[in-house]
Amino acid sequence: MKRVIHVDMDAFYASVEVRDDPSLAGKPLIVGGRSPRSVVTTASYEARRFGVKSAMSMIEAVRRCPQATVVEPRMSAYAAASEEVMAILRSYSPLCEPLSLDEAFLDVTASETLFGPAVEIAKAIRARIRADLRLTASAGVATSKFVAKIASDLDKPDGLTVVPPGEEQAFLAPLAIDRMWGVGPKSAVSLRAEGFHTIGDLVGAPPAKLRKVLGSWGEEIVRLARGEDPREVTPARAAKSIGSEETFERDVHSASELEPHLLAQAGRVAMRLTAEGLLCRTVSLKVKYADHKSVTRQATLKVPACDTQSLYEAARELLGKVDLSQKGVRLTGVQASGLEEAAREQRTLFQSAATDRRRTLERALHDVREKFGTSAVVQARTMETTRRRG
Ligand code: TTP
Ligand code: MG
Repeated sequence: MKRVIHVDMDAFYASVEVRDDPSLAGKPLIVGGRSPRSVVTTASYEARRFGVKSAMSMIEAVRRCPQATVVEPRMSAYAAASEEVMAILRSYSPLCEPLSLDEAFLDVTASETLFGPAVEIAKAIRARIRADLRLTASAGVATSKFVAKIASDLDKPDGLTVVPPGEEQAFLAPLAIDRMWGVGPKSAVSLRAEGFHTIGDLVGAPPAKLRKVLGSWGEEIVRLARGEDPREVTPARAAKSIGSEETFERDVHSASELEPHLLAQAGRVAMRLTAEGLLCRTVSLKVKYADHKSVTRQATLKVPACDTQSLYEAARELLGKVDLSQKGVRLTGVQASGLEEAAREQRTLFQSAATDRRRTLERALHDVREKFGTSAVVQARTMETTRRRG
């Protein structure tokens, strides 16, 4: 039986800002750009009480919470804090798989003989993050990645949720379907319309009914709803590739519908290349069809790059080489490989450019939404990936 801990930092960017400027403590804080077209990157829990959320337009956020302090993101500070968090996690198990700057899975099955039960390890990790980094983290402890991830989110901020072995299905059953990994707001509405309100309602649902609402993802979701998730925690060392992929809630049929997703994926890969001071030589596009068959196309860049535009253009060109006429697409992924370290002076430059890059991406997405309507950028399940050496 596996013992998995999922750790997710609380209001991560905002908490780093408060730590570094104690005059912000206890007050509503919004991290995001200041221009009218910017969106909220994250907000402190004090600001969330006013309805401020990640990805909300800054105009709306300031309208809801006019007294909030707004600060621009400082990616290098968050990347540094992230490295320290991951170092604490790795001191309890080498099987540490970061999902983003602020969250990671840790398989502690083999660590229990040394450090005690998984629950005690989770407590120790939270205590060390608090003492050494002056930040708070929420954690979930369970027998699988999926259940641990849901658990870590249940008692945020500064919470610890433990799901004892054998109680996975009972733990999940009463939770609202919105908590399900991969069910976005749109699918949640459709599922409720079909009479599914809790994760428990999904267990034993007729497969055809679920397929109608969720497409090919319907069958997987039932297994997850039962608490069955065999995925291993995959440890991470030096990056060999950095990728971002999404499983769509509904199968997608045209290039024009896929392009905004490729743009968002390219943007996320660019952000992470930038944060790690890396350039890539190769861009790959993965397309998985509704029948789960997938194709991958690869291109070599003329000049190594780490910016959204270069990655997006390469991905879009690759999409032109993929057959979209036969069947729907359930997933796309953009991956950067052939990674190399950027020169030191370039890295500093990149890090200050990270904020601009996010803003450019958000502006582009905003324009796509304006042009094609919100449905052009549909809700999707996002899975960031980093493939590692060794
Ligand atoms: P999250 O873990 O989703 O959010 P959070 O840590 O701010 O808050 P909490 O976990 O307590 O709910 O994301 C981690 C960081 O990633 C977040 O601090 C800022 C960044 N982020 C974005 O840049 N854009 C986004 O849309 C989201 C959701 C997060
Ligand atoms: Mg977080």
